[in-house]
Amino acid sequence: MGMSTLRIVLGDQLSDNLPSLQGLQPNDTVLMMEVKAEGTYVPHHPQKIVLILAAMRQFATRLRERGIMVRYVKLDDPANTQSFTGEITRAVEELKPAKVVATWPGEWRVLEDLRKLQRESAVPLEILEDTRFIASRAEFAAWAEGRKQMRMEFFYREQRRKTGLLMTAKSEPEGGEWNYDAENREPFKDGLMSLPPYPVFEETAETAGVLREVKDLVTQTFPSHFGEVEPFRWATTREGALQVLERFITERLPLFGKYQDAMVSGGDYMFHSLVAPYINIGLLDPMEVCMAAEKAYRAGKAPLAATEGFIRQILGWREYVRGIYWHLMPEYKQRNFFNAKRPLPAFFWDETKTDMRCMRECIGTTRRNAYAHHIQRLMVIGNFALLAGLDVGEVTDWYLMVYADAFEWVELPNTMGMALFADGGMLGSKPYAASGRYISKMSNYCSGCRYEPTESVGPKACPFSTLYWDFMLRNEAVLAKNPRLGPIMAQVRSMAPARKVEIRETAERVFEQL
Ligand code: FAD
Ligand code: DLZ
Ligand code: SF4
Repeated sequence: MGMSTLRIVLGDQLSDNLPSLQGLQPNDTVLMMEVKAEGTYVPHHPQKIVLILAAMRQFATRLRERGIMVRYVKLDDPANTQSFTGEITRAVEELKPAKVVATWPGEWRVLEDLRKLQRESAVPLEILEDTRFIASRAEFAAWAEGRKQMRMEFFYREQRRKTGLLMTAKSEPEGGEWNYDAENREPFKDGLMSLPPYPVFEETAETAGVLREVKDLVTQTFPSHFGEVEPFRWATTREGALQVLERFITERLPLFGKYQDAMVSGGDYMFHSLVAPYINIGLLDPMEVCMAAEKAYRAGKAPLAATEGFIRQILGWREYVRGIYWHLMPEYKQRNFFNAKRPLPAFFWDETKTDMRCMRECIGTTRRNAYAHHIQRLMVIGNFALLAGLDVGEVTDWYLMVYADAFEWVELPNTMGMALFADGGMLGSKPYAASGRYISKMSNYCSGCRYEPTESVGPKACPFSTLYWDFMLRNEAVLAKNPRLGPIMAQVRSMAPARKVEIRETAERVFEQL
């Protein structure tokens, strides 16, 4: 093919503005590959695999409709070597392009594979910067340079200034404050009646057909993975994703801030947007999502606190954790500040095996929906993993496999940094450790639980409350150095020796039952 270029599009790169799709020439070929290795490097939730494969197939169809040549390798193609490197090598051998162009991937592991090909392949392979983020890796590195602490809040303010999102004509933050969290985050205990409906979207005949085929394929190919394909309720095209976004903006955004940290039994989605998978695989653009929220605020349809809180999650947290990941990998993944090594309990795979109602609810929604909202991931499941000292590698693998929106660049800093404090405090100044009292305040889970959130010893002791104090005792030496834990550590120091023994013994019983 002489001067042609082979252009790679991975499963989380389904955007028209993808760098490797720019400057397409008529004899270029786009390579898209369904490969088993990507479904099994951790055994992903079937809904996540279905989402990605169905979205890939429809994205390829859109490219072909524009007259673009696409080499699309299906999972059950007999010639499929079942790995990215195998398929890129095979395509190079068969198509003989002058060069290969890829876009910076979302995981270190894949970057390593691409670099290996770059060294070994006969044709040049170019890896282009992924421009679908609001902040580039270089921008983050420059910001982080020479800083003792990389606090999200300061990074976020720079991004607000840069983009002009929620800024006044005088370059001041809208309303005078940068952050309105003080007005957000109320508990929600009014029951299910006032929760908004699931944001449905129109399913086309094309999507229905693709989904039917892909669901069967995934069920057959990955039969033993945690979670079920149904009920599959994710959009798999840009049009569907835009409808989900639209419905969030009109139906949920106004109460998003208020109930951002609230948890209700059976409230699997609350007032959350559900757009993370779509932004992460490229169907939605992060800036377009932020602008849709800002527009609603400017039209008087959403309060400032909710809008700012939502935009901060994307413009702030999402961009910031990506910066952290690429700035600190691959060393980042090796960290284990508390030396946590306890194996993952069986109930992480089957929630009916625990009596802790909060864990049942949060792992249950994860299994059914490949989704849990932030505070369930952080303050219930993650908090438990932190308090119980669960193995950092096992926990991070679990998070990477169970959520439809999970890719390592975003999953790892959230799990290792935010939830487990395994990085010793890059993201937060203290561990997000909390007892059953916090869960009892923010949810109605405890009312239906056989444990009592206020008890840390005795027959009704709540495992969260027992393990909270045991965690403080176990890690007293390192935690005593953290100024933000001063009051708690003072309580630990003044605790009667008999009480300490009682907590330790209760904790041992909790561990035995895991
Ligand atoms: P909403 O609550 O509606 O938030 C809006 C958007 O903000 C999200 O769609 C997402 O794009 C962004 N966002 C919010 N919080 C974060 C955050 N902490 N980091 C990055 N982006 C954020 N998010 C992922 O996208 N993939 C993951 O693999 C992932 N793993 C997580 C693991 C743990 C232990 C924790 C505590 C959080 C994790 N998050 C992850 C962040 C967050 O929980 C999800 O983005 C969110 O729950 C997705 O649901 P939503 O789209 O309804 O979000
Ligand atoms: C997660 C995933 C899965 C399950 N399958 C595929 C696939 O068959 N083909 C593909 O291109 N991408 C897949 N992905 C997404 C990739 O794992 C993702 O692109 C890399 O992890 C880099 O972020
Ligand atoms: Fe969870 Fe403890 Fe409340 Fe039970 S009592 S739901 S274990 S926090």
